[in-house]
Amino acid sequence: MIKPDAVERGLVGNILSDISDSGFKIKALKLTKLSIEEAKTFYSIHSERPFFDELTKYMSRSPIVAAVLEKSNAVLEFRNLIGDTDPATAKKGTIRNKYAISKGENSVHGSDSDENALIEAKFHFSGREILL
Ligand code: IDP
Ligand code: MG
Repeated sequence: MIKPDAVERGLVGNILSDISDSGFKIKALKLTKLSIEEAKTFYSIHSERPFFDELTKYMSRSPIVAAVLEKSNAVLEFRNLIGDTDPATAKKGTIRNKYAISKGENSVHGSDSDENALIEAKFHFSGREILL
């Protein structure tokens, strides 16, 4: 996902361009908006964390861009491209280093496993929206 802070600042093109330049193929793509309930479902794993309220309000306050990306070793490769959760420690040149505002408003989401990537792809897209 390209998160609300980045969509709000007109960074969708820049971020998609970084993603393509890093060798990812876009298999599905859409501009959409999460309801507070959808944000809570998407991030349910973090429901006990102190930042859950802040996170779900932020993720539902304005549109996001959802994408399914393909590359060999995609989960790890994408996390390398986006960098650490906190832009203060994200490596130079990573998407979060370049664009994120804070540890919360960090511009992009990446799945943390192949299993969760599939769950998250199905959360955002119907089967016919994902190109095989
Ligand atoms: P990740 O996105 O790098 O995988 P996670 O630890 O899975 O990081 O946290 C999910 C999201 O929750 C983060 O991307 C960020 O938006 C938010 N978040 C994580 N830690 C904090 C925090 O300490 N304060 C506010 N928001 C946070
Ligand atoms: Mg995570």
